[in-house]
Amino acid sequence: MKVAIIMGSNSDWPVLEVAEKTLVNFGVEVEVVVASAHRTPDLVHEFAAGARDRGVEVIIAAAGAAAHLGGVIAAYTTVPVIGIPINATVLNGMDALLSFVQMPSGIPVATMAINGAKNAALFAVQILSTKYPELVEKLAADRVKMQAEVKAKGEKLAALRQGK
Ligand code: RP5
Repeated sequence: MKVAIIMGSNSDWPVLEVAEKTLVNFGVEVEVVVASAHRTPDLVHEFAAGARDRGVEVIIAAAGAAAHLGGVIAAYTTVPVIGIPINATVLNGMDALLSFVQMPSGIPVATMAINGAKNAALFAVQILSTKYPELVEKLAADRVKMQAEVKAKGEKLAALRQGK
């Protein structure tokens, strides 16, 4: 089970750390790469064209500004690409969101929310779960854990409102 996380700059990493952590928690091997579609196009080509041969089954691509990284990678491989628009400019991520989500017909990039790194990792695990049944159980257990956490939050708020 292998996912690659590629980002346009190391300045994107603070947003993406949670994606790696989430994938590792599910037992997924993670490859982390910095490469820019406009500053290092050859590196991006090499990364994307060789991804399937390196055993990469899902690619998470993250970038800010006029973020063409996801689309460029998707153009070079049929490995599914999940995009994370990064909030990196005065437009607060709207520039990256539109660049990722408005892919022209034919080359899809499954775009998450702005800075949506956790959901990108969970979606990657869901894709992998169609091939690896053990991930189906882990995903179900993760949702049970989340339900308990939300319940605890409700109880905490109720206690606060009652002045306890
Ligand atoms: C994008 O430009 C990167 O993905 C990053 O979000 C943004 C700024 O990059 P740096 O100037 O920090 O390298 O390509």
